[in-house]
Amino acid sequence: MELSRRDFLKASAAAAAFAAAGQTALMPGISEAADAGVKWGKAPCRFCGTGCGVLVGVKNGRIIATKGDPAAPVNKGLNCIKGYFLSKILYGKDRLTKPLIRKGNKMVEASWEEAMSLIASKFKESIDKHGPDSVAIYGSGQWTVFEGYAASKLFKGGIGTNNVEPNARLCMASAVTGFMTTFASDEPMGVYDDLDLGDTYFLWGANMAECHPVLFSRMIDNRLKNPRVKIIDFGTRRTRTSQMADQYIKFAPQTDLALLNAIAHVIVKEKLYDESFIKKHVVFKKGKTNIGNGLEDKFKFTDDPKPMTFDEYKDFLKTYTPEYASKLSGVPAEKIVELARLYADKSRKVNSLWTMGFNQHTRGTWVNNLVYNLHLLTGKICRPGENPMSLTGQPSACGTAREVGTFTHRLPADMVVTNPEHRAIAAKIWGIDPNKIPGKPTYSAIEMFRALDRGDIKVVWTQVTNPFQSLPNLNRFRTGARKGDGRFVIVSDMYPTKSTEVADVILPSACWVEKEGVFGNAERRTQQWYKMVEPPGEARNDLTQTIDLAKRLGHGNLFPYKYVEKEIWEEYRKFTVGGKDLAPYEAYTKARGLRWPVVNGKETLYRYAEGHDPYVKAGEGVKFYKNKKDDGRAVIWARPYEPAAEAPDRSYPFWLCTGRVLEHWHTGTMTGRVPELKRAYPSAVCEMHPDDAKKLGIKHLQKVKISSRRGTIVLPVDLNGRGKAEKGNVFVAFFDETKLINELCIDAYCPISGEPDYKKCAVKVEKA
Ligand SMILES: Nc1nc2c(c(=O)[nH]1)N[C@H]1C(S)=C(S)[C@@H](COP(=O)(O)OP(=O)(O)OC[C@H]3O[C@@H](n4cnc5c(=O)[nH]c(N)nc54)[C@H](O)[C@@H]3O)O[C@H]1N2
Ligand SMILES: Nc1nc2c(c(=O)[nH]1)N[C@H]1C(S)=C(S)[C@@H](COP(=O)(O)OP(=O)(O)OC[C@H]3O[C@@H](n4cnc5c(=O)[nH]c(N)nc54)[C@H](O)[C@@H]3O)O[C@H]1N2
Ligand code: SF4
Ligand SMILES: [Mo]
Repeated sequence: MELSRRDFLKASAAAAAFAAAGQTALMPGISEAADAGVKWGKAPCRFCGTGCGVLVGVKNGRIIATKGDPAAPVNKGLNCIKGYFLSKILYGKDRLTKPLIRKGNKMVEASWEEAMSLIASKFKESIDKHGPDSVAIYGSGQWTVFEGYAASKLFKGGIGTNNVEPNARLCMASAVTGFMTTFASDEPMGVYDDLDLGDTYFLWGANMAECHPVLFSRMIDNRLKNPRVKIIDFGTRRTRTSQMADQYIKFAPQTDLALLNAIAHVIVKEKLYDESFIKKHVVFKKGKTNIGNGLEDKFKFTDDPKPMTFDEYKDFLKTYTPEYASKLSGVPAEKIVELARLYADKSRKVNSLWTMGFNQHTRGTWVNNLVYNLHLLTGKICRPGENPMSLTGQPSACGTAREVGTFTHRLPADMVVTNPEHRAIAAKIWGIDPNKIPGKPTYSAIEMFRALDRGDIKVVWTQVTNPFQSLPNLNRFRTGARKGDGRFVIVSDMYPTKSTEVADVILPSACWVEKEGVFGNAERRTQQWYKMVEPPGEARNDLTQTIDLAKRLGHGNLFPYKYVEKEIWEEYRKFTVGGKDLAPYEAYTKARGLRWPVVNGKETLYRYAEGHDPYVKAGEGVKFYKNKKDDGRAVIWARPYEPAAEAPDRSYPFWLCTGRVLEHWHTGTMTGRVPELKRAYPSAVCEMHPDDAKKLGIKHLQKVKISSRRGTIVLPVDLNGRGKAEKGNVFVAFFDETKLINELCIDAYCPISGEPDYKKCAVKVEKA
């Protein structure tokens, strides 16, 4: 069912206006007449993983407007408020325009030659003295594919260290290990079309109205057209999304593990499962820590996954009665039964959607496994309009971090460094000795910064990320970076940030359409754009910076390109042939993105489904063919409930959850420089339940001191914000660099994925 653009815009206007809090949808000052002499180019939005298409208007070497691209299938002309103000992120007054080098306490302007030769000498010195594992690069799901690929090739294939990590470790790592353990491939089976076609949508800790607004409006649009559509929002906090949902189901933090098992319990007990689907397509396994599927990591595994029978799985579920899950979660037992029946309802197409509520979780991998269990039990998967969908945060967390594989344990296209055959394939394409790529992963993101603190890593280069604001347990890492003793931090950014504050060298960087790029979004859609304007001053793109270092370290032979972007693409594409199948570069320069695998020029909508997936044979129906170990079947995992790493107690009686607001992007460096966005949401507040505030004698907008075992900040309390805290919970967004909530966050992480839990720790709140 294809929506016309008019229908789409009309119907989604309600949702968008709601989400945008009354902001106007057009760039101020742009009228039709001003269009004269404006050149329009296509690009994906630089912000969220939705991957909206935008048209970028350039006049006299400057971007004067952006607008939603009507030809883009993702958004059909619509953007959210951040998309509309995209151009302004480039023109903040304090853009970095020259390299800066630390001299004592001062940052002093330098030439590129000085800066890069200093960086190269620090790399060489550290590698000579302490070995290749003493240097590291920490990149981003906002890296273009080229940037991530070049970094991985230089560090893994040139320097010979697996010290490559992206900020996506803080974001999508649990989704990755969830996919790998259940399906043996890191990719969604569904596409955004499911938002237009489904009947029931279960949201599991995703504030889509603020964080994926255009996808949210697609779903709301579906509901406006089809009264049978139901949206059920599970959450620990009442959000804009909850307000628009048909039902809001609040649950105690971390108890999603028990709830999901209880839903499975009811499905099994009432025999609501799809027996023939299970017989053909599923195996059952148990095991707490081993992720199986050959994806060995740094993390210590204490037991192997063990096969189990359906009956044994049923036994495992016996503990998770609705009553037991109700006691833990606070969701009434009858409600759990009702929702289980809704999940299994054969007359409805069912979707589950989640983001950081699942992934930022000390059992992030398990909770991803548990939601797949529900779809596998009921056979509601790999069909148009009916799929589990892991929403991605960053614009190229999928395309760069995951598909290119810029993690310590990965190589491109789902390959891993621990597998000698995979290393051989990579070495062949890279034209290097296969022994160059170390066979063991080193540090996941948190461990990388712990290693810097300890002094095991000396030199770290960060690109397109602001870790010294976005890491949890921030005080430790900020102090660690400045301990001296040979530690050397290089930061590539476009603005001064909390990370440039601790840097020894700052490299001014080009952003978005100041360079050519490719991003990959959450529905396997790869989108390309051309450079449209020059970066300011001497700013350079990250790709040029990486290749410059490569040459200075004697690895220039790895980058023998003329048209760098295109040639990197064609080289990278070799990794994907016969699997993820990316198309030739040319194809992307014309299309509004293509969803891989692209075979014989055709994109793929549904993975593992006959008639859609080019690798599923006629008569197979559904085939989870990536999981060769289990004979082309997906795994239903028995994963237990476990409490959070830190929970409220007498001294720290509140749960702290952290996250985002519509107007700001992460650490606020870009959106904070757009006056309209800054005015709309100027600074961070602490959301609190009015009853809790009353007990503490705190009034609306009064300042409070909020402390955890790791840090303290002071900020105003909001008793009537757009997000409403449940009793015993508080929420603070992390965009405000004057109120570093990350100093309070715990750096405990999922032992399988390495992703930290930003959604739960214990705090106390006092009058300031
Ligand atoms: N405006 C805006 N949009 C963005 C971004 C941005 O910075 N600004 N960033 C992008 C990125 S990188 C990301 S990762 C996404 C994040 O997108 P989301 O995950 O949707 O947003 P957050 O605000 O991080 O998370 C808030 C949610 O966590 C849930 N939660 C808290 N505790 C638990 C729990 O124990 N279990 C479960 N299941 N849920 C829980 C809450 O119910 C709440 O809905 O947004 C993307 N989009
Ligand atoms: N408390 C709390 N903390 C969190 C989370 C949470 O939910 N709660 N979520 C985590 C998640 S999911 C994520 S994804 C991370 C995000 O954390 P970060 O990646 O640290 O945050 P960003 O603000 O996106 O940082 C991107 C930086 O790159 C710069 N930049 C923009 N474009 C370019 C470019 O082209 N080149 C270069 N060199 N620089 C550029 C920007 O100015 C900005 O400083 O935060 C994590 N931290
Ligand atoms: S929904 Fe995401 S991709 Fe679309 S315009 Fe907004 S921030 Fe950009
Ligand atoms: Mo993220």
